[in-house]
Amino acid sequence: RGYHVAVVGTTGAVGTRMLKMVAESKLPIASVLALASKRSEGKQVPYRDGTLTVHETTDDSFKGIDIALFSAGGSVSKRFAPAAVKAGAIVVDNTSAFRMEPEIPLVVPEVNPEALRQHSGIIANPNCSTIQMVTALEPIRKAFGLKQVVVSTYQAVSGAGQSAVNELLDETRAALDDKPLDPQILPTAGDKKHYPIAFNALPQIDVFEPDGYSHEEWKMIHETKKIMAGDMNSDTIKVTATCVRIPVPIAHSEEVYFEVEDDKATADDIREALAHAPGVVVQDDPSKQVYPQAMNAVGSKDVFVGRIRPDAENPRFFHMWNVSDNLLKGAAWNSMQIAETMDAMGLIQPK
Ligand code: A2P
Ligand code: 11C
Repeated sequence: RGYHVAVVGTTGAVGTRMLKMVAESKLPIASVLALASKRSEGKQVPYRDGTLTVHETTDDSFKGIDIALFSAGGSVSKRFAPAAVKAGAIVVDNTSAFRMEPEIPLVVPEVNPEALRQHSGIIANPNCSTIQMVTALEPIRKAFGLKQVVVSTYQAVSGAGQSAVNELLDETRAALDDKPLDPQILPTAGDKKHYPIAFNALPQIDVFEPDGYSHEEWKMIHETKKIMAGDMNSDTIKVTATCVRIPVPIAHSEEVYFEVEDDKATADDIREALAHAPGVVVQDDPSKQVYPQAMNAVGSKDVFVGRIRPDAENPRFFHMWNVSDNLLKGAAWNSMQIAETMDAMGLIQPK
């Protein structure tokens, strides 16, 4: 007796880690099905001490599946998630395909697990940069109230997929060898021009909206409102974002500037609230140069927070620096954690 799990996008940066999260899960797992595109049919992907054979994703792939984790791009989710639901699986979708549909829960288990109760087959996993921010903000909101958030991100290249990581590495080698750089993917495969990421910083993640915000910035704003205030357009919490890609392979970093309601809250109070929060690790001692670093967060499921300090001029405003592995808490781990939370809440059971 155990869950039959399918992972769609199993050859990708997130999919490979989803398999790892399934292998490490405390849920009973009866079987795991590795799915990707036709191109990968027959390939082997690592699972536990061995490998799994990859199969093409089709409408018939989901027979007997209880949990389907999707991370193969929005169009693949739109195409196949309904078939998985029809076959009786619950889908945890790590793309932006369904996130803004009001009836689809958008969930970070440390923040809004109760939203899972109204699911009708599909649960949306938020964007990585949103997940790590709300995980760190929720304990602050609970203790002191939260009025507004201004976030600036320093995002890893793996957010754009394994091929973007390869582009960073190739460009870095080429630059060191004085060879010409040949960017093909970043800032985003979906736009016309491409710029080098090696030795650079690009203030564009995803395409631009007509109002001048990038779609990544739009996601951080509206996903945060939906997760923390129940509605993508809520004005309960004001949010604005600037998203920047930097030449780091894995782990996003964020400077979060926020206003609390409680005018008595101090930086020590905030540190204390975060110290006891699930999924959060405080690393904050400037006197010893202790603060979260992207390099050290790789491979960890936690969100690391440091540099917590009051703004010098605006009362009730604070700064913090948060760092997390965008492929784990930002994607594969949050997805598996949603399935584990649904099991714990009695919302799913192994057949
Ligand atoms: P494939 O390797 O067969 O192309 P990343 O985010 O690292 O770029 O990975 C994208 C993932 O999405 C890969 O596993 C890729 O598989 C998968 N994928 C792409 N197109 C499809 C498709 N049409 N059906 C299923 N999986 C797909
Ligand atoms: C990035 N945050 O770093 C993006 C990747 O909506 O799930 C995740 C995109 C998403 O490029």
